Amino acid sequence: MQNRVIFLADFDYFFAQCEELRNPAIKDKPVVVGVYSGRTEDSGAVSTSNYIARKYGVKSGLPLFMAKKKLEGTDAIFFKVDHEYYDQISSRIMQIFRGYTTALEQVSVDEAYLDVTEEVEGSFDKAREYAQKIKADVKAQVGISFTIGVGPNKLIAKIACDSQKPDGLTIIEPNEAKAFLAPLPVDRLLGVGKKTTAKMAEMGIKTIGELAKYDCQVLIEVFGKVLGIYFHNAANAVDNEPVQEQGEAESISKIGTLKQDSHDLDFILQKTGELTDFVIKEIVARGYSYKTVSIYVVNVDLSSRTRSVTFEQPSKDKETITKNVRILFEKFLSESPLEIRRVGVKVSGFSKDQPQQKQLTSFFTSG
Ligand code: TTP
Ligand code: CA
Repeated sequence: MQNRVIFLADFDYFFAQCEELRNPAIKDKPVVVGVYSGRTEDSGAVSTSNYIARKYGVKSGLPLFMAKKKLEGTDAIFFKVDHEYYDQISSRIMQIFRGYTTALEQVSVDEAYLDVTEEVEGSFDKAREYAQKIKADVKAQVGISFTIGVGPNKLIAKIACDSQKPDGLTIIEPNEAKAFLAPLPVDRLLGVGKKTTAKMAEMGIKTIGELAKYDCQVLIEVFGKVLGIYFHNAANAVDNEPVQEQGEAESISKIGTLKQDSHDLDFILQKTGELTDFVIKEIVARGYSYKTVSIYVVNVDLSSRTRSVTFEQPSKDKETITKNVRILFEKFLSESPLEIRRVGVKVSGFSKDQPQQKQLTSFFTSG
């Protein structure tokens, strides 16, 4: 079997980098993004911080009042989390990734696996150039930097990625994988938490190298069959998990705030036009057809409404969305006198194009 070549892309100090992107002037200052619980002005915790703030010891999870203390006397800037904005940037990057691979697995808002085996013809040399190209493309189009770990499987790609950040590129070739893991502590493996680490320490296992050499039979006796075999394989850099999309999307939507509250159809349709552009790109990238188009409205009094239309036959094009969003808004505005603050476009009822790939069975029967 050909080597696989797997990338893990992890966006650098993501929420804080998004804030820098829209306020370039703050780039040289400590930047902290926090979740404010609202009880007092400073209650809440740090979501993330840029690398300058990290030098002062300000990291994810730290209470905000402590972050303020550590950064006292600096020109640090604090932001409230804005998930809608970060999601939007994340989706734009994921969309670029889709142009570079047929197998993309988004793990979180700022992490995704790409199986690029075919694209680089199994070559780790080509993988380096390919990774640099993707990084440069995203930097140019979106302005965000990220780190890529490259390995023969997901496990190695992930640990490679964590080994050098930010703006990193770490490549571990198949013949280096075991030696790369060996000196690392066992808790670097997915699924090895505090309890397991303590149990392994009792057994005299501290590093992944020690775990790799440990009698697999004993691991099975202590941790059970599934985990025992998993620990043995993982420590030996063996991982056959495929890179696969996490379930199909049920709907694709985009919401935005109008520049000013409005009841004017054309003004509203200007905004929904932008939202539709975004939605149709996602649909095309995923090879979907859709049957339902919906609009979402948040009125000035913050009440929200949705309206939908479902067709008999699936569609794939942008015009059908544009046309139906117009019809839905015309009707909605004629029924509701309130000015609108935010609008959304949602498309659902998906069916997927048949993949062009031949089914395995057709090889068996055509022989
Ligand atoms: P991470 O990838 O863990 O961190 P990061 O992107 O900020 O920094 P790094 O350069 O080390 O990759 O998390 C991704 C985002 O998730 C992060 O930007 C903010 C959010 N987050 C929280 O809100 N709370 C947390 O405790 C953590 C760890 C992350
Ligand atoms: Ca990250």
